Amino acid sequence: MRKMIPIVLALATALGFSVAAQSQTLKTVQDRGSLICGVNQGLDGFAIKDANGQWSGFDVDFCRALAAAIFNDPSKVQYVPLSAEQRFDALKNKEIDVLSRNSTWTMGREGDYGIVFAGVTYYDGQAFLVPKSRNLQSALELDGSKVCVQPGTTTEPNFIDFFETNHMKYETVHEASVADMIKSYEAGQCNVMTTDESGLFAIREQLAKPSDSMILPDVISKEPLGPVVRQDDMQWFNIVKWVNFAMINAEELGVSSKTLDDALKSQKPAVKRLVGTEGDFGKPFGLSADWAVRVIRAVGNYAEVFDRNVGAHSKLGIPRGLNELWNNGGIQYAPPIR
Ligand SMILES: N[C@@H](CCC(=O)N[C@@H](CS)C(=O)NCC(=O)O)C(=O)O
Repeated sequence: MRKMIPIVLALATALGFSVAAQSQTLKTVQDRGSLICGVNQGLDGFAIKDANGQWSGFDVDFCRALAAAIFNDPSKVQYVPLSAEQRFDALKNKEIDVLSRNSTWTMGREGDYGIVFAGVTYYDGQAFLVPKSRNLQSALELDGSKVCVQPGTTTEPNFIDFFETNHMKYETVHEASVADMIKSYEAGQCNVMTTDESGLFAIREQLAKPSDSMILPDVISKEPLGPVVRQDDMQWFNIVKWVNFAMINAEELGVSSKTLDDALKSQKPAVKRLVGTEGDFGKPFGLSADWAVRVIRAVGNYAEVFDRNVGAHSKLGIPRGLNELWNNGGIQYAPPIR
């Protein structure tokens, strides 16, 4: 038994060292002076690069929010555009610090790649886009369709489940990007496109004649989309997780980029904890006391980010739906800062 003690101690030290060594992502990002964020190759509303090389979108704003929390500067981000098939390997192989690319949280992905989803920024579900000329009312009438879909997505196994469960025949047309999917659809090589409903809103806007196509009302899956990190760094996981929660809590507390100055003077305890005039909740994660203020000043609260990029104030015009706050008919709910 006595002999065991040094062994146990040595083991504990070794484990202690490895845990410390693994909490490196924040330091790596700080030393580099920028965050490396994996994003979509090009999806309107979520991640798109303009002619001047500027990225924007819902997922891009999440990268900017993280950079704001860390550097107090949302521009300190290097964007790495990734296809559906590349994204999780890029994260696993440390080519990026975080993945913010309309990615669905599934058990298999966390198991296969040593990655972990840090929350849900957008509750989505899979749907179908068809030419209005097909005169369809429901996805149950899609028997015999030629289906355009991207490999490396949850979309493909989902639609196959749906067609097979409902005894419908299909032909799969694989396309590696949204741009290729649109080309194929417009050339008549497929007569239905399927992906997350948010993606279909974006795709429809990019068609030559958006009003000639419609999204069928059926939603056939759960697609909780969120940012992803590696499983080896709890501190980094917590930073990414709480940046998302801060934006949701800010909306719930009525704190926006426009009301920040008032919020900094507020006497409401929950507002004070959010903006750091009471407590120092960022400290254990290596963040400043005003980390959430930095985020809200840079990108706004959850509602501002949603509305600007994909919601009421954007060309996609997607209703909040499930992404309304929990106390307003939706399911967006953030644990409290306290
Ligand atoms: N949420 C699904 C689908 C994600 C996905 O890659 N969707 C496609 C269709 S909207 C996309 O973003 N394509 C953009 C591209 O061309 O890279 C998943 O995680 O597998």
